Amino acid sequence: MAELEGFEFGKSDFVLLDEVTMEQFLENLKLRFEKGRIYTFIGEVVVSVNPYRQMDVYGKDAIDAYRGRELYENPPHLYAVADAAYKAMKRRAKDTCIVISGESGAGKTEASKYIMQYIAAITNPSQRAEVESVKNVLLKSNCVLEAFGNAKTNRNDNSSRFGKYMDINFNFNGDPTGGHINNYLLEKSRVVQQQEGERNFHSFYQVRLSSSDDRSCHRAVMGALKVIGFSEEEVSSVYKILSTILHLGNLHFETDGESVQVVGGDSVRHISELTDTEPESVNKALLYRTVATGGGEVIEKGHSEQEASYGRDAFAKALYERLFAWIVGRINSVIEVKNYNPALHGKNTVIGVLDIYGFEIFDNNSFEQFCINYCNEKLQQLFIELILRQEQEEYHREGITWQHIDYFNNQIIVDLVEQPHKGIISILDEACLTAGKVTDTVCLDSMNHKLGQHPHYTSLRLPLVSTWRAVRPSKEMPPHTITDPLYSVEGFLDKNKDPLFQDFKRLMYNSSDPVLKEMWPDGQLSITEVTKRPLTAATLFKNSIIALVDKLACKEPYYVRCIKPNEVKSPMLFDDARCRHQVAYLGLLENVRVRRAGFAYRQPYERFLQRYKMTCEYTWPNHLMSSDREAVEAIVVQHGFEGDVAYGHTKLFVRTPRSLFTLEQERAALIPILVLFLQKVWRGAL
Ligand code: AOV
Ligand code: MG
Repeated sequence: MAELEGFEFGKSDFVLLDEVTMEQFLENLKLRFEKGRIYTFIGEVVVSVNPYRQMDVYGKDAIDAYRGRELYENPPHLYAVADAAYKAMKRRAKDTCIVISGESGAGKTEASKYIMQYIAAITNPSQRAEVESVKNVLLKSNCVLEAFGNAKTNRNDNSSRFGKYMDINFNFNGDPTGGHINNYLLEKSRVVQQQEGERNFHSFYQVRLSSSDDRSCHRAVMGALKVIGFSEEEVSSVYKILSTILHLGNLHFETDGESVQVVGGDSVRHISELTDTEPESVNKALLYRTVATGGGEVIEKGHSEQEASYGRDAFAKALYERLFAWIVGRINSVIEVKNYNPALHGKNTVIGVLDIYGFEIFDNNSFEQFCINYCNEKLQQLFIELILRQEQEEYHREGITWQHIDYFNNQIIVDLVEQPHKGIISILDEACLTAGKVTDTVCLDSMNHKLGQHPHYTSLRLPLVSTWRAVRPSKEMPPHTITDPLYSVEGFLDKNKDPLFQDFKRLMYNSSDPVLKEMWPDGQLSITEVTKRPLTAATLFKNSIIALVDKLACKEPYYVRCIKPNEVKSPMLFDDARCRHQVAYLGLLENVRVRRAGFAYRQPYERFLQRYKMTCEYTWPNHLMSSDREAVEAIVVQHGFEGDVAYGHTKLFVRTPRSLFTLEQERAALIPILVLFLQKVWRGAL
């Protein structure tokens, strides 16, 4: 069972609460946070509260304490979950995954790094060089991806602006042999625009080296790129692309009424040098677009001043997006498992670690927040399904009858967004594909018309669109709260269509820099070959998230649920209202209820016996019964909680925690007596 360090630190597992109410849950969470206990179990799920200070709980001692131990043998910790996922993978050759969720700034990325460090620390005891090198690359990839994919937002100074799912592959020895990273929708609009108080991606400051922090991060990134195996030419191309984007930001356009000119001529020259292209070609791509007329004729059409600015921004965003995708691909090419022969090496198993951008609400929420929050709703749905399904499967496997428990099914919210023809994404796509000028407001009207009656869609004043609720209905929360996300519909259609003039693609494809050219294979298409209707950004994102969920659903899941204790990054403050809100929308009370409605504890007979045999005269020091199960029955009967248990094929299931308390108390009382007894035996007094 979970750690038994005494209740002065609160209850280490929420299933031990006397009553499952929001008040008791919060009280326990707060007490533990204040006592520096940032982790608490709900069964096998770890709830984590961001401490906003360095904790002394991740060192070698801690790693040794958790390595190979059962979940309930140590205090709650990320390491306990990482070890459980690793053990399941190794012992049962199961693919497992660790899903880390929680809102922006709650501590997901930090948790994912500790988990990876733990896995790296407990594997490859024989220090084989090739395994060490795989581990090194996996760990160093974090540093690079954070530099290029994270930025300061108003919620988090190091906010992930992309979703990351990393598979780590293991051989039959349980040593890492490689991995694969999937990245999801980078928030590229940040390249050209940030909300007040926010920054661009870290990488831009590192290239300009504006502070000592940025300088040391830059050194770390350069070191990491080298370890991963980026060549000098590749690193140089990466930094040239960053500089290109900065120079694009210095460009303006002006018109004399007839034609449009680039202002800041030096920038064009710099861009052409940095991208290994001709200055005239850069100039032309910035000012003209090639179009195919109805009659199949190809002509060049000059941009208006506004179109030119729009084109420049789209180009800058695309450059960064492709750079990021290329970096991920390059890392993958290094870490991908090579020459693995299952017949020779046994089954190749996987642990997946998901660290995605958390639910976020800003003053101004745009298309990106819509996508990020949809993704979180989808993961919440998966959590509900898997947690329940897992319970059901365990009862089924052990031959125990399962009683259904009610929970809020998030599917209705997921459907509101993704249902074909009817969902928000379909309506957006329809508006994007309609010929002629459909504005954001027209699209919003259509959405209001079609979804107005939906219980989770509330239309508000223009230009705001309120979609689904962050808070699922629950007894504790009024259904509509101030924290419902409101989205500004302005820019939705453009971000969804995400157009980029083919001329920029061609310009990049024609670059003499091989790295840059490789990022733009579609630049070789002529204007008449370009697909007219590529998939929209929202649909691409939806497809990738559905694929992600499918990938997760076929693995054995482990969960870390992160909570942000306050809005001011303080290690001292536990903001009740903020925490209450998160506990509600993460469905943690339901999680506890599900766990308790079934059986709060389960243990293999052998382990149960080991721990409690001293509390029963028939089992101490050894039992003479025909099986461990019978011996366990004897303990249960002696303590009078027959009505509180069920006997599975291999495990004992205990419904309420109280029964185990009794046993634990008795055990705790017996230990000093036993120690005394043994001391006497050793001294020959008995
Ligand atoms: P997130 O990943 O959940 O947000 P982070 O993991 O980046 O949040 O955590 C935010 C900040 O909180 C970190 O930069 C640390 O300063 C602090 N922090 C988090 N966990 C710990 C910990 N275990 N120990 C000490 N400090 C911690 V986002 O990426 O925004 O959704 O998109
Ligand atoms: Mg993060």
